[in-house]
Amino acid sequence: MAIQEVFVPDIGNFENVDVIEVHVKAGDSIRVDDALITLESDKASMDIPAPFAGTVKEVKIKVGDKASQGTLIALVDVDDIMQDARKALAVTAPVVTSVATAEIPPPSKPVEEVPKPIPPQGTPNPVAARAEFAPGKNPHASPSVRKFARELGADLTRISGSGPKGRITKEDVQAWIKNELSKPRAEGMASSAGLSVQAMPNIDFSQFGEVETQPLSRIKKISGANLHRNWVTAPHVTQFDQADITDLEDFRKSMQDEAAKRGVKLTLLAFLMKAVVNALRAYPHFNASLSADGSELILKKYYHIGFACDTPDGLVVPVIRDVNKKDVLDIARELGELSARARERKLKVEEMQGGCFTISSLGGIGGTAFTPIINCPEVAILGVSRSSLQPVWNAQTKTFEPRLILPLSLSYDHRVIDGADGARFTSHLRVMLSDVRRLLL
Ligand code: CAO
Repeated sequence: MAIQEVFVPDIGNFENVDVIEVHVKAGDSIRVDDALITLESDKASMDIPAPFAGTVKEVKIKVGDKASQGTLIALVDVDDIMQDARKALAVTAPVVTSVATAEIPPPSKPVEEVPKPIPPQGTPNPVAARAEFAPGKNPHASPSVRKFARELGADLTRISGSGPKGRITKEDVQAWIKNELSKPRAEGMASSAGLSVQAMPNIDFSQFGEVETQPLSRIKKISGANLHRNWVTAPHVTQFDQADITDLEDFRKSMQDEAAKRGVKLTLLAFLMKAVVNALRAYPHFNASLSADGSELILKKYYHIGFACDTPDGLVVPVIRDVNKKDVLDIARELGELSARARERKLKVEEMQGGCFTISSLGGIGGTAFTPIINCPEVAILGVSRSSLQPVWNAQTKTFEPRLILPLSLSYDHRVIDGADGARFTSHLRVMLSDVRRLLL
């Protein structure tokens, strides 16, 4: 064991270069090639590697100092000076990352003097560093930070640097990894593994005009995470169709007063629920869920139907249980009660669980069609838009007749449901809704 001084080696034409990082402290064990400090000029940043292994006794330099060839970096208690000195001959050249590709310092010794070094695994040599990061796309980071990021699998192009001139520091990499790990994951969905999307840029919108920042409601945060998972994990297809509900609406209106006497608002949605259950019975694959690992289809023998309900705090989906066992008036009563409680934030968690299929009706608001997002692990959702009077050709009378047409938008999970079945399902709904007598069967 012997105390050795470690100096900044020949760094070409650079003098009085900024020390931007100090990677070691007294007491650290170091190996040959471990980065001791990082220097940065206008043109390049470079790590100064340890010429031998040992234990750092004292660090003689700090961030913000200026360094040139010969500046003392540290005192090191060397393990085996002879052995390490031999290794050092091969690898003590500073590891440079080009910021601008010009003016990389030439090697301090003629290449023939030493055998060509084989850089230890994971340590970039200057050429590799330049080749890996094309100018213009090159994230600004020192070689040691690059190595650190590479070891952790962090993509430097996605990390913003907080150091001078936007340089990415080790702390930036750590914070990015921490943030990535804390993002909500699609638990239990085998198909969600390996998703990698580019981070949203962090933009200061106030540079373009006046802004106001509001926190998202709790419901929006939760439903947003679920919607995002469902959108990216289930391959969606939306089948559009139209149902002639002229007779159904006539019937509904004729029953409205009677329903009102029983304290019920008889809405179209109650009839839609009945029609959906009928279609689910005809096409059982729609009343199913994929197992979490995606290897099995779980068919349900019950018919609990959810409906999207717009509340001041965001979207919630209350569930009406056993719709197959209830009549239209019972369903309408429950719809009214559940949506009123949803808007008063009085729904219990269990009243939003166990759904087999969801209906999202925007008919009371407007629109001609939309693409609803499946409420996974359900495999389909029915979107309903505003009905309107349309001229429909009657082949028997050879005339156009005004008919009330309801637009349907069925989104389904293509892993479970084929396109042909998607079209069959909406055709079935169309038939059920166009002849109200069938719904009562
Ligand atoms: N076409 C034309 N008019 C319609 C209609 C349709 N498809 N559906 C409903 N209406 C009419 C109703 O007849 C009612 O008119 P009257 O007051 O004159 O009777 C009016 O629109 C309002 O209906 P409603 O909202 O009281 O009742 P509903 O059963 O249609 O809807 C509910 C209940 C809870 C679904 C609804 O209030 C709601 O929250 N909708 C928004 C759902 C949503 O946000 N979906 C998007 C989720 S993202 O996929």
